[in-house]
Amino acid sequence: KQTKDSVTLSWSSGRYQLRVWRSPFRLEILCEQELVVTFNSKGLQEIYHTLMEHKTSVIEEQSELLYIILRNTCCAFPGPSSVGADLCLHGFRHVYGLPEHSDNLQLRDTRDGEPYRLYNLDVFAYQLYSRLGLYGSVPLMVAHKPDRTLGVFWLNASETFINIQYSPTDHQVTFDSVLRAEPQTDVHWLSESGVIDCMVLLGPSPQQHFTQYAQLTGYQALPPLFALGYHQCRWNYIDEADVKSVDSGFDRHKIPYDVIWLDIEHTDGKRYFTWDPVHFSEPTRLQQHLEKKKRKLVIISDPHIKVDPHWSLYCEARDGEHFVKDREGQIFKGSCWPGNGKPLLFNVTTRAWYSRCFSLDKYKGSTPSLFVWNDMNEPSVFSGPELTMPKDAVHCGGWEHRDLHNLYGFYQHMATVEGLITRSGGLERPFVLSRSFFAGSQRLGAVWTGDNVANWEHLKISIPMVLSLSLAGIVFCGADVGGFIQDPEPELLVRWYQAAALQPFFRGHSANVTNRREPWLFGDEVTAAIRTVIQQRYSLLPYWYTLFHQAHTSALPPLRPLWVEFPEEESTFSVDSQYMLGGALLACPVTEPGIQEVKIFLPGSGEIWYDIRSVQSYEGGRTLSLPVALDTVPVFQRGGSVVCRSVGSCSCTAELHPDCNLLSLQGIADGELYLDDGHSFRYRDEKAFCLRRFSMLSGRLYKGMQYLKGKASPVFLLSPGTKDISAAFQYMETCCKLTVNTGNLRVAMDWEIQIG
Ligand code: NBV
Repeated sequence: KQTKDSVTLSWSSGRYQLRVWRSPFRLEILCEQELVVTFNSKGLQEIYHTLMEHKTSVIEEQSELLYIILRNTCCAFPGPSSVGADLCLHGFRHVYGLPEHSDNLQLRDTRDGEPYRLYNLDVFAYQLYSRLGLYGSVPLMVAHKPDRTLGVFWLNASETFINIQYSPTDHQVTFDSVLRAEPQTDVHWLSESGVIDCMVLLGPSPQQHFTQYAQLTGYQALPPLFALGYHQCRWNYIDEADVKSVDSGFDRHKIPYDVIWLDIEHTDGKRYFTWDPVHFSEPTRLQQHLEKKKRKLVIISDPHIKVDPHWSLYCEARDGEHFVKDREGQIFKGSCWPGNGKPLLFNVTTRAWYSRCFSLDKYKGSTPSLFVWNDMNEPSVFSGPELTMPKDAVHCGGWEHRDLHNLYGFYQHMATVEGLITRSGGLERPFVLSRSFFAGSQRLGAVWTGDNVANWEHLKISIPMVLSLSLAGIVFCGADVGGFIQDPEPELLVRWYQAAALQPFFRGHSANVTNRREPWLFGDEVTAAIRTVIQQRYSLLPYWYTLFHQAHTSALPPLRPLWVEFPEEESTFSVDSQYMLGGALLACPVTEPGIQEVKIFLPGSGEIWYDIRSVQSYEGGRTLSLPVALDTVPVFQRGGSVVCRSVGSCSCTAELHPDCNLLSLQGIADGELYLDDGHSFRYRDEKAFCLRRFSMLSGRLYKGMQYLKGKASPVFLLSPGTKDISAAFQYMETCCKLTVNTGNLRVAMDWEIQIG
């Protein structure tokens, strides 16, 4: 439709419409004639490539509001350009996303202070509840209301600020008249350079929103199974003997783990891709020692190359023109751990060169069981402004650093991942952890939340931080267990293990000046509590792996804010101390010291929740007070779900034995299990995987319970082509728990268990 002032386009049989207004310029998206989003509703759209020249005339022409924004623009960006736009999200009063900030999950109204900033920085012991940028950036905002989840993706890698205004404000809602007003959220994006490339994702369901975003930026890479196990890290394990003794400590204390990590001191004078000749003189022997137990080694590799004309890698980088230039066209000198190191450029040829540095013949002392950790890649430059690279440094093609700052770490991560894949002839899945990231980093691997502190507040904030990353697609994430800086008291350490075992990336790490922190150093009670949670993590790994398969194929994050599973329940919209792990488990880690009781909100009236320890059932739609001891980790399984676990003990992921556990009062239950070889791309290239759905139908189990008592053998295993077998079982009447011994039934076959 076209009128004098507007053009209307429609799609989805007219359900959705886009209306473009000429003057003032405005775009409206409508669904069934109702406004969903207005772009440029306040007229804040701007594209200034030479801001200073345009300033006066623009101020004369435009509203006072634009004038204020322009003044801010000038303060924020001393450079030559800026782009900005505003959007009104109609009917929404909850917005999330925009990681990385150490803040609550729900973004706050910025009228009372600073805007949210997206600018990747190395921030040691970061302040909590701050809107300043941390190590990575994802310019995705997710808005939610009962009938719609909506995303705004602002594809820009320069320094970006976002202002948020909720209406009516908390103050206004106290007045009756305003109560009736439709809520809205106004968002204003402002970036230092680039173009306006803004995508609105219309959902409407949370699941559809996740898929739409993944179609734009990519799906989570399927990690090798070992990467979901427990990782033990420290700055630094001193030498080979130290590593071997920590490794055997895990066996001695019967604590499973998969990976041990080496920090910067493992290198020869901070030359990455080399080994300290005294402390790690036989790196291959060390990796073989670990590999015999099916364990891996991860080493750190930062993007700074030490200037040493006697080192072939430096010479290659210099001769291949792989270094960033300063504004005068000289090689940029930025200091970091190698002293006079030079950060790499990360154009296509540099990435290809850097990737080759990981090949087994070039990287002496590396083996296929060595994996990589990219740190300091914001990039951290000790001598630079805000500890990073100056904005006028020049990358390939003449691009100024200001244009792509937030992408720097992403490209190092990408080159490292490509290096590991190529090293294996394209056969093996890589594992690379990166501190810095951007939209799309999920395609590459894992991230962590950087240099946190060993205190209760940092433990608490780790939950909204990983939830926010998960909502923004970066689902393989975690926080250093125990806190990187300072020494945790034993209670804090135990609580941290409990919380982190329920987060995707699970790694204990500590700084060089802290006390040693291996799980067995704090007395028997602490060792036992940590052993229990790590064992529980391993027993849940079949479920975790299945969730990662879902993230990889359908973009659903393993960690989900409650509203993702209960989208219509407004009481879940601000909850960020508890969350769903997949669709079946609700986690509420204890994050406060010395408490005997926790309050847990169980969503969904009509739902049944089972405490996974006691198997006691509770109705949803209420807040529960649960008594807790040091070893209590409140986790509830949703009635009607099937969760696949592993049974028996194991020392690492190579020894898992998947099993199935279903809980239901309603008599129906449903769940999935994904299995493959755990390390190669055969699942993708040869479809060598097994995806099974477990369903319980027709209330038989429940009815069967009454029946079971009198019968000698009422449980049968039925499998096509084989004789029906009567199965051994145990029935615990007190908690209505039936355990069936399924003997040799293979998970890849079709079968049925008939009860009663
Ligand atoms: O490489 C040393 C540390 C590392 O352990 C930590 O995890 C990183 O976030 N690294 C930062 C550099 C120095 C921190 C003071």
